[in-house]
Amino acid sequence: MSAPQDTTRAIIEAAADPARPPLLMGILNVTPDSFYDGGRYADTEAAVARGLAMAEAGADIVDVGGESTRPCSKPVPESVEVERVLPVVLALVHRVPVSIDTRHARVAEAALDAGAIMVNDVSGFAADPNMPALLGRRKPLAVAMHMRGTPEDMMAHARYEDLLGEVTRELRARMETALTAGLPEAHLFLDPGIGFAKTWRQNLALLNHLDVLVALGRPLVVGVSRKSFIGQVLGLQNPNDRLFGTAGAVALAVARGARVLRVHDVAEMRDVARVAHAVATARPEGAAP
Ligand code: HH2
Repeated sequence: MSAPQDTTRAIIEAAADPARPPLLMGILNVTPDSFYDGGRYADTEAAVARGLAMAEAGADIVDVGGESTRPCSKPVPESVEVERVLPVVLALVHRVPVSIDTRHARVAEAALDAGAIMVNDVSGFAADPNMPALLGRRKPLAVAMHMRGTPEDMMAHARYEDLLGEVTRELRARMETALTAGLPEAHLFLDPGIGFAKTWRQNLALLNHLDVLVALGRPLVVGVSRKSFIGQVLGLQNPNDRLFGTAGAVALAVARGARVLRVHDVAEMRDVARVAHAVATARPEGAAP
């Protein structure tokens, strides 16, 4: 793999260019309790094998997490999170670009020291007061996701008078926090936080109006993979049954401007995303570009 700064630059360039197909971020939860892959990759060896398989399947980034953030989940001590993710990050960084999915600056810093190039924070850098300063100091790629409250209580905060306006304003505030702390703007990615402090209908509406967030001027990461809003639409309780529903949501997200898709099923969603992107960028012959 190329040097970390070259990889970082290549990801920035690819994500910023809407003419290029979107990037795929493979989900790797080294947890016993994640809503879909919990327990499958809880030991280091299985997790590393899964990360390499996702790289082989075309993942541009592998997002390693050591704490489930599904609704009502309880926080995990930072030391446990570090123990879970660090050996996996160390084993993967020379083979595939690695993102660390954490709300905790200490965990993020340990992963960056180990060679991760991106910090993916579902709290939008709000859960840990040390996170913005870390981003300013180390200047990794960083994803600010929209959420309210904590995973434990977020569903009580799913009340909006103006969903698009409020999510936009709150994400802009996250963006300003990171930039004020010294993160270069080119390193910042935004994420609507599908499934976080939103009802299933709010998730659908947000996906359908992603263009409002695209207007914030930063590449959008979107995570719909096997989430419960898909189950609500289809009447499917079991995340195992939500692959085709995920494909529908991924295709739509790409058409609405998502630049990074966070998914469990990399090979399948890579094809879905590429075809959706080819359709969404096709122009009739003879028309002005
Ligand atoms: N969703 C989850 C976790 N991290 N990060 C970003 N940027 N966007 C997302 O939509 C997102 C995320 C939740 O999904 P998952 O990791 O599959 O499950 P769990 O939280 O149960 O580990």
